[in-house]
Amino acid sequence: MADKNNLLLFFDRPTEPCFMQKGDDKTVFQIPDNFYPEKYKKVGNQLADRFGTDAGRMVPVRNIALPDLSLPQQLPYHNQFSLFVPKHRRMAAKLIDIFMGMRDVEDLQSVCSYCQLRINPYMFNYCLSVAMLHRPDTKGLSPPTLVETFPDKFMDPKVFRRARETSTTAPAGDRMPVLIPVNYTASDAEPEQRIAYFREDIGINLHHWHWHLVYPFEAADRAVVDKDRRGELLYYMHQQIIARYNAERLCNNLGFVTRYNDFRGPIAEGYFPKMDSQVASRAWPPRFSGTTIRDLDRPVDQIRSDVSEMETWRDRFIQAIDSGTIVLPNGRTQRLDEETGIDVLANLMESSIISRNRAYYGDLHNMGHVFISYAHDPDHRHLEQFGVMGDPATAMRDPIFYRWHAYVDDIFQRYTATLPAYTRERLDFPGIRVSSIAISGRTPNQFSTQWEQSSVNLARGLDFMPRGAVLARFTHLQHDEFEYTIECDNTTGQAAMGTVRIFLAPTTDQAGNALNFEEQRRLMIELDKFTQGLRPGSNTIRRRSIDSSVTIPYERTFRDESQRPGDAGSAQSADFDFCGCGWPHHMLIPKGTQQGWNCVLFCMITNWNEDRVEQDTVGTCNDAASYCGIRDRRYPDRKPMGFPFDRPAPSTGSLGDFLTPNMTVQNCSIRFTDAVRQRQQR
Ligand code: CUO
Repeated sequence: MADKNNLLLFFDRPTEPCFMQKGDDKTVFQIPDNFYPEKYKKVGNQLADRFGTDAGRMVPVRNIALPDLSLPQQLPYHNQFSLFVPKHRRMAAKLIDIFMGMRDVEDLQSVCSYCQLRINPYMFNYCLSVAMLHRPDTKGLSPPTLVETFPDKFMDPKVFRRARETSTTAPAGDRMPVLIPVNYTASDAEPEQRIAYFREDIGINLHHWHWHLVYPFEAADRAVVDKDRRGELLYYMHQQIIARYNAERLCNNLGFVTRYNDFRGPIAEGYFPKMDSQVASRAWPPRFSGTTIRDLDRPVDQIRSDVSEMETWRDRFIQAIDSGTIVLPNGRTQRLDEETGIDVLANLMESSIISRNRAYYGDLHNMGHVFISYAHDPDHRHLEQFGVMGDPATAMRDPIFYRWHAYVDDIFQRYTATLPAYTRERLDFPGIRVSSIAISGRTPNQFSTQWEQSSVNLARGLDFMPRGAVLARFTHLQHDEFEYTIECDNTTGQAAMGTVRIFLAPTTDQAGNALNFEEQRRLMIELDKFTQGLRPGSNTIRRRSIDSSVTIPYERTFRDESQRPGDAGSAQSADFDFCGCGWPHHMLIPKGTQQGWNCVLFCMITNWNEDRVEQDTVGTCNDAASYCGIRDRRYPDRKPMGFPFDRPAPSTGSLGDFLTPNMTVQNCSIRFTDAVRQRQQR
């Protein structure tokens, strides 16, 4: 029986053939003769000898009848791969289907060894990752983080030249880390550059890539796509990104992000990624400022779509929202109800294969990514590939990502605004009185942030280079850890269970005007949510920032698979498993300012008996459930995502007017220190 851990070797040095030595223990896959591609066939035996003689381990590969790979093989090996391009999506869906359909791990290993030599490496990596996350026999295995496999999607290519120098001139133990420059994509003349540390953060981009890996929108196996409240989670997770981005903008003296809603007008923001694709041997194309999206006609990608199509789809969404009903393929209509409406709408919008009417509502969100990412070469006359908006691993680097998603979010908000406002009865938890929330730290109610330098090991992604660790050092935002203290009275006379919900929001706009509730609620950033037992009488609840339900610890974002303890799936390695999905913990708190940036902390306790979802939550990776859900389980909170800020208040007042006795607020500030500290790597 093949060891499922062998599958992880396919993530090592993605463009190096698997008959070469893979991984630290120099594993060589012994592939059947007919698996060698044409160009190696004549020399197959020599190759096997050459890499086999000092191999640390030989893995025989079973000769199986190969499935029909003609569709996924249509994407050239040295090409970019986009999850948003419809043709690429179809090819990936087919490949996922093939990987999911393999009888056992041994057959999966066979087909992988065949594919690895023939299928576009980006697509291969994505499809194998999705399959590993969803096959019962590979649960517990998690692919290495993408920044290790494809570091080219995350950093300046100069880093690789230096890494090459370092790895050829110095033995593994003596290599100096390669420094990834900070703020290298534009000068201070570009105001948007002030928040490049957010857009280009490696952890944030990894989270986004991982989220889309956990929630694919196309696969032949419907169960891979059709997860509990997946549409609603798409809406909520991206809404939270926009809220966080807006807070970050305010901290840097920039106004709120403006929606990209005029498809005929120029996009003011330019973006020059300064990255190379190592697989496609091409620079990622830039977008000049003032670019307008144009009708697409790219036969190679089988894309032909006019900008007017986007407008048609948009109008149909507006119509659906204003009428409260959607049109079904049979011409009937379906009402959008309070409980599932947002989920239905978001599945139409994304759109995924569980869209109830793709023919009519089209593909608005995905095609927005596609139109923008091809704005520089809409008819392929310059033979250019897509820009960073075309790839979930890179999209968040570009300012237009936030303008596009602010627009998408606005359509969702138009819908949630039609829902009945929460009455005080629906908000209150009778008998539970929350009197205060406070932040511990050097100065009470003050968060502290600064820069931190950490390293990531690039060795796995540096194909055809000497082995051994090559560290790249990068600089990112970090906050001091803190603790919440919540004082709460339980006057019911009995023990109770509550769900504690903690949010943070700005208090003023860029001009210093106080925000009203309607403005503030859309800027609320979820910091944590947890279940808490409440004794009769007074309770003091303490909770550490590191336990946040939206984030995953630093070590998981940048995990090093070779450091994984125990066998995959074992209890020992449980901590390490599922997913790189989760907001990176180092980005939990906005940057703040050196003077101290004012914000408000909000805390609410709701009745857990009304929130609970009956299910066993055994299993791993439920610690970032707020943005990522729980694997193979239902979303662990019955309330609408973003509750209680997911809809307007009955009257527009201030946040203070909204509070019921089970809620409290605390004014806080975030103080940023412009200093760099070194992360102590474990
Ligand atoms: Cu995540 Cu548009 O859905 O990038």
